[in-house]
Formats: sequence, C-alpha cells, structure tokens
Amino acid sequence: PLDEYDDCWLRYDRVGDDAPRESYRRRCLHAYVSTGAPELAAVRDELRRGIGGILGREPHLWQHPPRSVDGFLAVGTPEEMEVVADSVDTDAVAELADGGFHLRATEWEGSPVLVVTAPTDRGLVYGTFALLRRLALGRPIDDLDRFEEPATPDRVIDHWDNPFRRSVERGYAGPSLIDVGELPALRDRYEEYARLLSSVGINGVVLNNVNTEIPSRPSANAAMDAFAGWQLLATDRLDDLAPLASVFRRYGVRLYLSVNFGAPETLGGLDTADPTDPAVEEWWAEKADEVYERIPDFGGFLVKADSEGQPGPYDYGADHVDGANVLARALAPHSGRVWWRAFVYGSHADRAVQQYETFAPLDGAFHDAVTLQVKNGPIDFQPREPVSPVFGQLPETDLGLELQITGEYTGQHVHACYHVPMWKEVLEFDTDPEGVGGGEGDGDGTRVKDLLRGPGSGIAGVGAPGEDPSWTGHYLAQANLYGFGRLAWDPDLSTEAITDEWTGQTFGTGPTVAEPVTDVLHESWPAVIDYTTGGLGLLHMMYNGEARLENHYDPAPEEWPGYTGASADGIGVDRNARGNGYAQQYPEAIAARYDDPETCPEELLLFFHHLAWDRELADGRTVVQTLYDNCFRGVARAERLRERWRDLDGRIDDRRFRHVAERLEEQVLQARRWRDSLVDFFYDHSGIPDEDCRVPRT
Ligand code: GCW
Repeated sequence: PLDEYDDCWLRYDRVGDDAPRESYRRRCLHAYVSTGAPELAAVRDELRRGIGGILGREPHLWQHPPRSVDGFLAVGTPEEMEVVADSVDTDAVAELADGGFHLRATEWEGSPVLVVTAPTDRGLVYGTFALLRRLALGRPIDDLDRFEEPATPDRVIDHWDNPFRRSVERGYAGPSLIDVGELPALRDRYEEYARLLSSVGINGVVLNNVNTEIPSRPSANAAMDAFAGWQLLATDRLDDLAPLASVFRRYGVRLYLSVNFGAPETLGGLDTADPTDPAVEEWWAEKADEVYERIPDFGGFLVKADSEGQPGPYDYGADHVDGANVLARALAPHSGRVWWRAFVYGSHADRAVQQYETFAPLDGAFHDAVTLQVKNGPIDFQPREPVSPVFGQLPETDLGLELQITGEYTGQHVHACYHVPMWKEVLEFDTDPEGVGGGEGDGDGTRVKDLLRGPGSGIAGVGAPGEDPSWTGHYLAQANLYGFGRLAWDPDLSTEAITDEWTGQTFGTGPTVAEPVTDVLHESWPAVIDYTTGGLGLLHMMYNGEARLENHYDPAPEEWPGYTGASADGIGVDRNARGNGYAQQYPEAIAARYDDPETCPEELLLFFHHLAWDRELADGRTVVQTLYDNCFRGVARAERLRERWRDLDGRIDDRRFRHVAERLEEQVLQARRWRDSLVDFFYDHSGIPDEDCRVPRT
C-alpha cells in the first residue's frame, strides 16, 4: 500500500541458493541475546525481522545458552555472557571505541556459535546490523573474525526541518518526517527511521534547521512563523522531546538541537545575548541543565551564527570563540558538544575566501567541547568544489566535516545523483602532500578523513529524509543516505564497496539487477557535473528565485556573474595570486598546483582561473569547445542512465521500477534544458561557434 514506508536497504529478502544458507540456519536460528539495556530490545526485534526475512523463519530467542541445539548466535558483552567471554579475546573487545563490535564464528562446548559482542550496548546494535548485512548479501560467516569500530566518534544527520510548519529547507521528500509539534505523541516511523540510521552507524540527529528563525522572510501565516526552531529550547518543548529521545536511544542515536544564538534574549527575556555577559553565561548553563535533566544522553547544540541573517557573536562585538565557548562551558559538564558552523560569509566579494580567513586565526582558542563544522567546499555544496582550505590548517581545532546528503544543487531528487564518489574525493583529499605536518609526504600526508578520527571530531550530513514513503523522494537518493552513514563509519570503504552493499540489500545481489543499478549510480554524478557546470570547475549557475524552498533547481547562468566570471574575453574566476589569493590559502604545494593553469586539475580549472575562451587545454581543444563538448556529454550520460535503467524492467518490483524510470525520463529533459541554457550562455559571451555545429543552436 502507498502509505507504507519503504524498507530501503533493510528489506531482508529471502537469500537465494548461492548464499551459504545452511550455515546461516545452523548459527542463527537460535539466538541467545542479553537482556540488559534498552538497546538489547532493539537487537532482539531486529533479529526477528532480519533472520525472519532472510531465512524465512524467525529465530528462537533464548535467555540462556541453548545447550540442546546444534549451533546458535550469542549477542552480548563479555561481562554479561560467559559464552561470549569464553569465545573471544576479551582484552581486544574492551579496547574497541564506543560503538565498535566484534563478530566471531567459533565453537562452544562442541557446537558452532556465532558471537556478536562489543564493549557497549550501542556496539551490540551495530554488530547486529553488520551481521544482518552480511547475511542479506549472502556472504560467508563460518570464518568470521572481525573487529570494527567507527572512524569518527560523532556521525550526525542534520535535519533542516522547520518546526512547527514542517517544511524542510532543501528537503525534497515532503514535509518533516518528525512532527515536532505533535510531540510527545510518537509515530511508528520514528522507530523505523532510527533503525535506518543505526543500521549504517549514524549516532546523532539534529532535529531542526540551523536557520532557527527566518526573520526576513515574510509569511502569509505569521502565526506559524512565530513557531520557529528557536522555541524548541523552551522548557515545555523540552519535556515533549524526551519520549522521542527514548525511541532513538534504543538504536544508539542521540538527539541534538539547532539553537539560536539570541535565545537568552528571545527565550530568556534577558536584555542581551552577549556571550561575555555573566547573566548570559548563566542562562546557557541553566538551559543545558534543563535539557540534560530530561534527556541524559543529549548530544549537544548546533549553531549557525552570523550567517544569512542568523544572530551571532558579531552582533555583540564578540567573536566566534566567545560565542562557541559560552555554549561549550554550559554543555561540557554533561559531556555535550557544540557544533559551531564555519559557514560564515558576506563581508567579501567572493565568499570562498572568508571561512579560512575567519577561522584560521582562532585556531587553538576553542573550548574542548567545540567542534567546528565545515562544509566540504568553500562555496556551498556545489556539484564539484575544491576541498575547503580550513581542512588541515587548524591543527588545534576539532573539526567536523559537513556534507550534503540532500540534493540541493544536484537535481533535488528529480535527478539521480549519487554523492558517494564526490564524498570519497573529499575524504581522500591530501591536505598536506609534502608531509609538512609530520605525515609521510609525497601525496600521502594527512587526508581529510585522517583529520576526522580524533575525539571531538565528526561528520555531519545534511538532510534528505521526509514524510514521503520512499523517505528520500527519489528511491536512488536512498543510496546517498546509506553511503553517508557507511563512509562516516569507515571512510576507507571504496565507492564500489558501498554501491555493492546498497544495491545488493536494496534490489538484490544477482548481476542482472546489480549491474544496471550500479551503472546508473556511478554515471549519475559525472552526468550532473557535465550538464550543470560544463565540467571545468564552474558552479552555481542555478536559478535563485524568490522562494527558498524552490530555488537552486533551474539553470540561470546569467544570474550570478560573480560565480562564472564570464565576459567577452574569457570565463572563470581568478582565485589565484593574480586575483583574490584564494589559492594561496592552501599549504604551499597545493597552492602552487592550483595557481598554475598548467598544473591545476582540469575539473577545477575555471574555479581558480579566468581563461580566454580560445585558450588550448591539454588535449588541444579550447576552453569553450571543451565546455560545449562536456555539456553535450552530460546529456548523453543522462540518456544512458535512462536506457540502462530500462534493463531492470520486470526484474525489480514495478513500483520502484516505474518511479525511477519516470524521474530518469524527466532528468533527460532537464539535462537538455541545462545544456541548452549553458551552451547559449557560453556562445553569447564568446561568440565562438561549436566545431561540431551544435552551437549556436538553430
Ligand atoms: O546554501 C545555503 C542553502 C541554505 C542553507 C545554507 C546553510 C540552511 O541554500 O538553504 O540554510 O546554505 O548551509 O546555512
């Protein structure tokens, strides 16, 4: 039925003959699960659903080791369960990071046993999901001996949901998934959502938009606007959140809130929110106490300050350290954290330069409980950007990488666009190729992923899910939610490995299904880059429009001349030594590479350089010809996505087949619109026709 939520990658379809079903049955149809914390109830439920689906029979659950049967599954900590303690290296288990787990197939009193263990209850949940993933993918279990732990402590999803009107900024899957206005009443889907998040290792949810008030936006319904996100910190609202926090807690997921920096005034009635004022300090400390009385495992506050109309320390003559630290001092006694966003711009002609300039001088001054949350690129979630120079250059600051799961600039879930390869590019970026910071050098210094491993660091992913039964609007966009979690857990995973996992669990492991799905995913990002940017590092040619919820979709290359630098003599922006010096914000080796058009990677060329239209690139084609060719290539790629998907007709369920097929049809039309708009724009400025006579268009 249409109102039922899609199971996404937790379908647990019956595995086929090619899976080692006999050993699955032997080791999983009887399960001895510890009865400890609330998380263990989640483990039992998941085993029923998972094993029940995969093997067609629910496991028998035991409260003690089942000696009468030939093989069983044991889930618990070594302290609680003797079977476990007997079967594993308990010291190695004790050393695992929070969330880490150990899976081991062995024998106990002569019978086969499969152990899922961990030092914490959260780890048992992750271990259970990891085991079920293996089974769903038909992978062997008889030699299992695997230790896993998350690479980064906090793996958080940031909702940009506006309570209580339930709109989602940059959301393309209907209204808010969580109806905060209806709390404390709960809906079944909250638990389903917690399962999805936990199954990929996400351990935090920020409930509301970082825009906690939208003061400048006139609304037809002023009464609704009055209920902006800043009100969630009100005492009675906090009461309402506690039951929701309990649902998430069963799955090891903590709640966070975006807070408004002006809250001491707007909510507390003080006459200032100046972070250096003792009354303000006290207000935040008391507020934090109130939160933790109700939600003992609360994650912390996320703050967008001094950015796009949100209040911040600058309003009081203070700086970002003052601002972040006053909140940190309030949260630290409860082990909570402040995620302070670096997305601050407005005082420079080119916003790319501002974040590094603002935050580099503050390195070392932030409280230990502050995580500086930095978008992957210096502009704003464009289809492709260089990695922000903040990464690698604030050694004394805990960093959180902010990625966008939702497709604000990548087709808004009408278009398919798989973000995992883009995120891999970011995570693998070497911030210190010469090893100046003590790394190994020669292209193997400190990668972005290495910066996110320590305590206090983390990864945040913006949005995607909504009330739509598909969760994400486009079924293929589920792959981005999945991939985000998996990469946050283990950034060393390859794109291919993640695609295999997602595709196998979501559509099935057989090649006739897995190969077309994989091809579509893998070709989608290159397609979107080509037709929305021309593939040489241009960006933000999207229509801005009036309504925030609708913009950034259509092509409008003329709208933001500052981003393209298009003129009669050439195109691109001199973010280099001849221009605004952005390239020079990077360490020397990187700066040198970007500063010279000969060594600058072609896919970023026009991000860093304003070049003549007829300048020749490495393969002998001119800049403008390459732009034309890439735009046409983008449409050809979009058409291939559509064709390849057709191979799945009759091989997957009709509902998902048709839903995606329709969107790919639309994607082709939109790709052509984009191409036409871009090539016209390039031609209008350059006056140079296409060598293949496609432009000017007739
Ligand atoms: O790019 C902008 C988005 C805004 C968003 C902002 C931010 C939440 O278009 O919708 O506001 O980034 O990240 O703060």
